[in-house]
Amino acid sequence: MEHKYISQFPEAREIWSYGSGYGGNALLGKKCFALRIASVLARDEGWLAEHMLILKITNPEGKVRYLTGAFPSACGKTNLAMLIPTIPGWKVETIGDDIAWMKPGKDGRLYAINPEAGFFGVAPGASAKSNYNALMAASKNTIFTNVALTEDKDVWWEGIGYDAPGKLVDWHGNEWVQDKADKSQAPAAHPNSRFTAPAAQCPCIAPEWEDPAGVPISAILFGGRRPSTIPLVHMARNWNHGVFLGSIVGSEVTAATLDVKAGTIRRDPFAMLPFCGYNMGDYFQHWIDVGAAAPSQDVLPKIFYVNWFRKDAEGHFIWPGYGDNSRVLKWIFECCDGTAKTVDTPIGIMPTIDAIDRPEGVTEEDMKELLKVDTEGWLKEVDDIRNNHYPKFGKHLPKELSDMLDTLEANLKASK
Ligand code: TSX
Ligand code: MN
Repeated sequence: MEHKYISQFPEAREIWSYGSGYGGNALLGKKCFALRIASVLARDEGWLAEHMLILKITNPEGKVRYLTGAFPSACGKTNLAMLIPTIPGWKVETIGDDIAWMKPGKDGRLYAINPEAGFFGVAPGASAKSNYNALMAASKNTIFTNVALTEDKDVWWEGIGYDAPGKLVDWHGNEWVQDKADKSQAPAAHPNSRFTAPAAQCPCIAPEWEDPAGVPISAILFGGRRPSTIPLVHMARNWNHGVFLGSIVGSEVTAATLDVKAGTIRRDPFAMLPFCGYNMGDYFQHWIDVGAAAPSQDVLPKIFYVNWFRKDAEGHFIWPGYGDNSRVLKWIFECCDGTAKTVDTPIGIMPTIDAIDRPEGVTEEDMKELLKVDTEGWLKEVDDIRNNHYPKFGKHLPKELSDMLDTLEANLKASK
């Protein structure tokens, strides 16, 4: 089809879709309504419509906290939402894996609901290892789109965790036989193929996931795929510093992406660039306004930046990720309780070197690398934000954010 349109008209609350059923555009209630249209409603009404997972975490004493998290694509947001903790006694349950509507309650805290009925997950890469709970959710009553079909009418996709059984029908409808020697073989499943599964079927769905009152949010996470510079975790000093962290979210571009040179950061502030229904600079301002409207800073969620994707000099991932991310979530939980071991740094508040339990295979040296403040790397980061990222927002960029950037640079220079 020559012309494709996916158009939202926020003034009229209208969605026009013509010829595009790609990815999230297939379900008009999702990105089009629950993010693009809803972000405009949220701005006008003083709440937040966000591209965020919502997760419930319970500590060994039974204390519950809820957090939300925004990540650009290909960071494993759905995997994080359904994570199986590796630390004994801790429990993670899912409220939602993609969209959070957060509204201040009478007590000034932010309460989040998941406006969706189920999961619309990317199939390739989903395996019993990467996300057991998602596979279970998709084990029945599920619509698969553009995956491959096996001879016994089962589904298959790249990264499902086992070899393709015999002759398949690929997503084009053609016969397809796996040839592992052929590194350039076209995939059987489309890279953006999906499963559409009811959330209620997820083994780790929280019982309160449909509570219209929402769940009170203690922490907001931002993250991206950053092989260098950004530590495993750091916490914002205050709400506006957290808005700054959200505004600089991005992932490093890999060699496979040909339009820009490898090593550059593709910024996707708040993971909302394709999904915000109005000017992005005004959106940053709306976040600042929501913080300013709170009865006190103490009722607002604490804001964190996490990075599961640090690499060593040989290009190997330093942090095992997946279920071991529960160790980082534990530190975040403790920050909310005021019991975490922390150290003040030029970039924000960080765990002390012994604050996060080390998973097997992660040495104390690795932990030092994961938690160091790379002053030179961060100064380059400041430079990139100042010269390449923030200018895109022109006069819409809130002064609070350019001030925050100046403060960060001054802190880094003073620490040298
Ligand atoms: O989803 C991921 N998460 C979050 C999980 C809760 N992924 C997959 C990203 C693509 C969608 C990850 N990949 C994570 C992660 O935390 N970390 C990594 C990087 C990584 C990959 C493999 C290993 C270690 C780290 N190790 C082995 O395969 C043995
Ligand atoms: Mn999404």
